[in-house]
Amino acid sequence: MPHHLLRMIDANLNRSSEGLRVLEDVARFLLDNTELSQRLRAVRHDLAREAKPLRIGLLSQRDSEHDVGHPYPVPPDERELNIKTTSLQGSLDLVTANAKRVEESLRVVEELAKLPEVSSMLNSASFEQMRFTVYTLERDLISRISRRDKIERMLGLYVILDRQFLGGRDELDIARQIIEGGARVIQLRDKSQFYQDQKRKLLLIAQKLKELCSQADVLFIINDYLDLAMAVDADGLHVGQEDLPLPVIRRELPIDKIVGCSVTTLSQATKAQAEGADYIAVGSIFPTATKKGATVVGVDMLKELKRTVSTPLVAIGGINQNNIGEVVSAGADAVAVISAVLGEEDVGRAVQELVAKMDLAKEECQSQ
Ligand code: TZP
Ligand code: MG
Repeated sequence: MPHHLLRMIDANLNRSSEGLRVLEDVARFLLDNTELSQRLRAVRHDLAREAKPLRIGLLSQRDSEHDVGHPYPVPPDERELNIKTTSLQGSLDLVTANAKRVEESLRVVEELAKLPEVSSMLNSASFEQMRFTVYTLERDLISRISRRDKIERMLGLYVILDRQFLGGRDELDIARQIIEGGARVIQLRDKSQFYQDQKRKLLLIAQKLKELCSQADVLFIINDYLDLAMAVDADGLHVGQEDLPLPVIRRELPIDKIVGCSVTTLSQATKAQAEGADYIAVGSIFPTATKKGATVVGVDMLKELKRTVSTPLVAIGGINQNNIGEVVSAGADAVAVISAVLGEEDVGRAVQELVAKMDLAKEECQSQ
């Protein structure tokens, strides 16, 4: 086989496996994701197997010192990449750059493998197959990293802006106070039949809330309505057991959005986890007057779920300043409230006090 072909194949196989190794380590160490790291390792092993017939030939022709493309001069804007970007953007850029590197180099080998001098040693179709697998893995990694970032930002107080509990107060005014008080998430909830028929009004409210939340770096979640969540580019959607199934929602929502699911039992929680819920809302933890007919599951259910599922847990139902500490100690990653905030005249102060109690309970948990 001509010297230059072997050198091209060698360089591109190295590029692919090195890029795959970076992606695999992102899945393993950044995402702690067994499934993704195993899928990436499988591609890296496939690559090694496909290249095996050429291993000695490739090493024999290797001449890295005289490769005119090495080292590449780094353009100034790339050199500054890490300084200008956030850690989320940095991780996304790392994955994109390395996925592209792998996809492009697999394409080069795929094309070279079609040449008569090479086709007996390398199977072009196998490299094409690997390239398509990496396209999917790139999407899955970007999705995981984006959703994980949102979940990390969500851990804290989650306030549900239930329009039936506003008593004539303005949504935006209340949302501003909730944000100033230190909540991490605002969910827009409207259970009135009226708004199911007049979505346009709810859309306008949702648009304004979304803008306010993104300026403040607070997550904005829509309850129930997939169409509204998509229309306002909300950070995610929250659903219950009778709403659209998680796989259907996942198919429709952009890959960076989170989906939360309400559960009252262990089997609902394991199902929600298996179907890829980003967080699980468990409750009602305590009796509540806010949701008619809510099942009271108790703090013990929260503890049991904490032992059984790894998906972040949001405790909900009857939580107030007196019991929020107990809920945090029992393992809640976030706490969702309606009446403890909207039932107070000074909404901002109510949020502040709940957040302070949560922080205190977290500190106590950590020092134990
Ligand atoms: N889901 C389970 S309990 C509940 C919901 C929506 C109501 C939570 O409201 P509150 O006032 O915080 O008890
Ligand atoms: Mg619902």
